[in-house]
Amino acid sequence: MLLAAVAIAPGIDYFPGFLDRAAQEALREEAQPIVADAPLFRPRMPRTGRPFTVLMSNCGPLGWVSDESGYRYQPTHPETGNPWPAIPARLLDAWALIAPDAPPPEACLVNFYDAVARMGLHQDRDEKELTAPVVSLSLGDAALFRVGGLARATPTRSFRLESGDAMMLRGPARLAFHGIDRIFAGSSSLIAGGGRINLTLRRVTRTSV
Ligand code: MD3
Ligand code: FE
Repeated sequence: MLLAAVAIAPGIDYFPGFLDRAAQEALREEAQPIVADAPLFRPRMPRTGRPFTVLMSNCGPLGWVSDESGYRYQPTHPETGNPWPAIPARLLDAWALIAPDAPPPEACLVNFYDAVARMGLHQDRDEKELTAPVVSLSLGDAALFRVGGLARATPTRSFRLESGDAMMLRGPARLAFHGIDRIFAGSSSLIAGGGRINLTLRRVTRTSV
């Protein structure tokens, strides 16, 4: 693992090439049993029920889900009702390396993008603990990531997230609007059949003092 941060903006640290190819393959292999145990599901927009283009799963004591009732964290899979699988040690290691002062993560969202999946501009604000960072790891096809400011209308910047890249969002960027505009299909050979996996680690509950 390579720890060389590029400060994209205040609160956004980018770690290009954080995982080398062998580490990417190892993490891909760890994602496999997670989605075997907790199958990828298609979240739906609150109220309208409009399906996401991204498929999701989670590991950790809490998982993020979305359906007609709203966005929320819950301890069980929305379709199987089973507890989420544990966060693999390799991901906990990445968190400890990138965010050494943060309390342990409680949720790891697993996003799967096919060639045409996208994620619209949004804020991550369903966590009660907003002082902890978010750590994100990308595997497979590259993606065009967009990040703006604290208001939807704030101008955005875009850059390409490649397989093996990591990002940490904290402080002034924790509530920044962000999204994935497109996937560069065929840009990586990591995932058989193509696609992109994004693993996002988060602290959800407030750390007791
Ligand atoms: C910037 N995922 O799961 S990860 C998400 O690539 C999400 O799948 C994208 O946005 C993906 O919510 C982007 C990078 C990321 C994660 C959390 C953030 C960027 C962020 C929180 C605040 C600002
Ligand atoms: Fe997000």
